[in-house]
Amino acid sequence: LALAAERKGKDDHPRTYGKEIDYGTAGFRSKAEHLDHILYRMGILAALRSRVKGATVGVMITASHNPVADNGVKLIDPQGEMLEMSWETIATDLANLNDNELSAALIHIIEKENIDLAKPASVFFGRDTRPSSEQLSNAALEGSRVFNADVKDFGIVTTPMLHYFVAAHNSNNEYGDPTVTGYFFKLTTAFRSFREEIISEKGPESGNYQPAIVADMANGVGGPIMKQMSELIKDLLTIEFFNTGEGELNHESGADYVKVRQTLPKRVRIKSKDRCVSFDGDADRIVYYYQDQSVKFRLLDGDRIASLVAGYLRSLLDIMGIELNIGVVQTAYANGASTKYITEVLQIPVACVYTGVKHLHHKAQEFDIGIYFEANGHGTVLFSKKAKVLAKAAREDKRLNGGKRGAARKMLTFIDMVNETTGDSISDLLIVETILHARGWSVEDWENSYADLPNRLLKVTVKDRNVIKVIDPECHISEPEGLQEDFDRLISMFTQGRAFVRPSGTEDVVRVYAEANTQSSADKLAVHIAKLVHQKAGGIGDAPTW
Ligand code: G16
Repeated sequence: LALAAERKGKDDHPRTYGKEIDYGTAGFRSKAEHLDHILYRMGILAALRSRVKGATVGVMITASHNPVADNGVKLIDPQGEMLEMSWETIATDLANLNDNELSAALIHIIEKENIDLAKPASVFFGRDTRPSSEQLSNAALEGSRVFNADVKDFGIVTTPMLHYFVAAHNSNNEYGDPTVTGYFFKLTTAFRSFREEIISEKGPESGNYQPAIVADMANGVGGPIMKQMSELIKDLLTIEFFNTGEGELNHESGADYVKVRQTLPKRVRIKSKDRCVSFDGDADRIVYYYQDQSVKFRLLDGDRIASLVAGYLRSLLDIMGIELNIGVVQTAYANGASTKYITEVLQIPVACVYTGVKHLHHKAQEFDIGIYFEANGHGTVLFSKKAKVLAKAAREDKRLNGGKRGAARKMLTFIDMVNETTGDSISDLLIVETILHARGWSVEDWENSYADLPNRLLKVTVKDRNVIKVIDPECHISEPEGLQEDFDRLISMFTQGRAFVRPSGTEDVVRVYAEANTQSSADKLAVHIAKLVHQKAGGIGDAPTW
């Protein structure tokens, strides 16, 4: 098989791009034309991985928030989680071999991992709406077929849907039915029954909550998928759609654009106080926002979602009277005010980990209820077996009062609405809408729980972004030597100043984050830090300004 794979690789999927590409924050990403051989080889790797795990794995062709000319691949492990980190090195090695080294490398992996090629392999495929995705998906499908895997191609789906299909299939449908209909059914049934429960408690009006939103779909896969889904809940939530595929993917729209620029997406018409959402290109991130009376843009990002969810689940636990270990996982990008609110007001511990959903997911598994969100809107909630068992027991326990049993019922319905495999714009939207409705909150009420520290994100283009060496989750750096000390001196000059830099694992840039007590200070701090990076880490072109 290894020899056949090498022959096919040389003939149909030769390596035409010389530069090394690493498995980054969320898989391989590059210009689409560099990726054909990588996708072919990842198809092969998925067939091997499936045999190692004795289960179905997934291959998602997407470059998510990146520009339309880019593409990439995210590999999904059997429980719907991201590929185990130890296999990222294997993937990187395989991706960067010369064509005539492929069979030897495959034989090495097979021997080292003790893979029995007589065992069956099964790989699920999905892709986003990029023009290059179909051809790259075909390359990956060929790779899996060469290694005799059973393949199932779901075509154009969101990334979290493919994560769900893999997990549902491997759970023998216990997690849900591994089909598009099954996915919609699971989420919308839970959404409907939660809402009906609140309506039966409070009546049809719920405080300041209005069941209508404006949705920017980034011209990505979220557009067609959300339109289908919204039909199933249109009596409960009105959604006005923009950027559903008529324009260029992620261009001046989408969650990343809105979060980084702190501005409205283009081509969206809203009125003051309309509750708005933006998805990213593969619908695994979501941010909320609105315009206040003075037409000022107000962002409610992943930190806000984490605190909303944490506060609500904490209150359900308090009513149930059940002791469960609840925690929130964030990264260095989390706004300092959100961390303070979650720890001091909600009294919920917060862990800080490296950027990348894989790190947050892993850490969140340490809690009975682990809520993880990156500030960019990527996140979900994980529930331990114990949490599910205790909630079920409380729901069925006739000795408990109605309030306690009702809270347990809500917790279980909530769990059904969550895509526990990864961040999911659709599931996250339903969760946020559910909590706002249950609380009777408008978007302003939600925002009033705490005030964000003003902040600024910038990107610096450098010759080699990997000259920056990050040494801890707070993103202190060890190289270039002396640069961290320069940052520290600068930061100490700003009230409530905090700033850091890190090389992106999805784009060819160094990211800069700064926060301070005023917006102009945050902007100044970010610009100064960016200039230092530009000077001392090999900047290209002009240093960014704000
Ligand atoms: C991916 C990852 C996220 C990460 C983001 C940016 O998101 O899944 O965890 O925060 O990239 O990463 P970096 O700062 O390293 O470029 P997506 O939505 O693009 O898949």
